[in-house]
Amino acid sequence: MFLISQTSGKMYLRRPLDFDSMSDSVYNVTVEASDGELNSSAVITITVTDVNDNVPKCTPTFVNVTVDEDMPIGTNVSKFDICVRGLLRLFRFYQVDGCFHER
Ligand SMILES: [Ca+2]
Ligand SMILES: [Ca+2]
Repeated sequence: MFLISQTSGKMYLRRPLDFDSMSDSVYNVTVEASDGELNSSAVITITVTDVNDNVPKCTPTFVNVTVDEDMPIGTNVSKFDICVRGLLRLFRFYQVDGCFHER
């Protein structure tokens, strides 16, 4: 996952990170230095944080609804889900009288 340059000591990513598919977001990397005679070590804790990198998905993508004209205001006309992968948020909206409301 990580690479440390032997000459500069800088740590680099070896491949792209994907928080959403990781089983653990914390890495402990042990770094050892030696002059051939004496040794020293340090532990570096790296925490990968989640960012909003996934497009929200609406399910279903198309809904055809028939509504009687005499339905009272507040009647639940249609409902769909918007799922934001990774951030574990689920929004539910319904539309009444041309306005969207969150559930
Ligand atoms: Ca991701
Ligand atoms: Ca993410």
